[in-house]
Amino acid sequence: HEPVIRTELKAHVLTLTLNRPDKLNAANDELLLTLTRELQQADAQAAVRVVVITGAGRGFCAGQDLGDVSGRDMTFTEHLHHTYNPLIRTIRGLGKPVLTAVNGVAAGAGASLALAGDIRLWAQGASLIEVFSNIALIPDSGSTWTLPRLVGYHRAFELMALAERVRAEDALKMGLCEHVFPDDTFRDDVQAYAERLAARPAHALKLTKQALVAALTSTLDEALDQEAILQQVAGDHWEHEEGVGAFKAKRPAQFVRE
Ligand code: T3D
Repeated sequence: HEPVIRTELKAHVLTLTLNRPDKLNAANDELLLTLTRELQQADAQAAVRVVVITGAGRGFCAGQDLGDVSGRDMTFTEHLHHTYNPLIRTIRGLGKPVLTAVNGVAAGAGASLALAGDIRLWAQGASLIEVFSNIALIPDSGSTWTLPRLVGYHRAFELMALAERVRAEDALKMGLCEHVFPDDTFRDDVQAYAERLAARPAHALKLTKQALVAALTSTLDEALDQEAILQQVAGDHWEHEEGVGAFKAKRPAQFVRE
């Protein structure tokens, strides 16, 4: 049968495609656990320099598969600890950039996943809905943490309370995504963007992500100390030598060595 996560590695870009298109890629446990495992494997694979998460068909991810909830032998708390929380933590902790390529509607935990990318690329026809309150649940999978940091407490609360649909143009203005690409060239535009990122110094980007993630919950003093530690790690790496050498020789730096 069709895999719930399709994987494709091309030019150092690993694309993980949520693949339950008939349900707008609503998430069941198999999808969530497989996605998390694929991400963890990608972290250890030198050939992967950038990871893209996207959806098959017209949706990105419609959140929890509501057909899968009743009769489940786990509490909500247990289920979040088992599936969604490890996924979001894995994305945040991954030593490589994770792009969420939001090709269509992102709802509920699918919206949380869309927001969890290090860089978020949207198709013109994509949209995001904090849909949880429609079924009288609370936003999870990190939405309560991420969204207010992007749009402030009040706008976040309004989006959550009314389950308003945010379309691409507004998402860009609100800082929910970095770029919007036309629908008909979206997959190619995402691949081209990801390949550009894959040519950047992977080790320095890993440390940059680590420092930024830590700084989001630290004081300025802690961030300054952390920078001083990680700058040493960056400066001791061959990428730094290559970057400076290329600058002096007035040639492009070559950060990809395998
Ligand atoms: O631990 C826990 O379980 C708690 C965790 C919670 C995390 C969550 O994500 S809670 C939120 C769950 N998601 C939703 O409530 C979203 C439900 N879906 C929708 O509101 C709408 O489908 C959308 C707004 C996302 C898209 O609307 P539209 O009109 O573009 O498409 P549609 O016709 O509603 O959906 C197309 C098909 O996908 C349809 O199936 P059908 O009728 O063609 O056979 C629909 O039932 C199915 N589908 C969409 N979302 C889900 C789904 N099937 C199961 N679960 C879904 N979430």
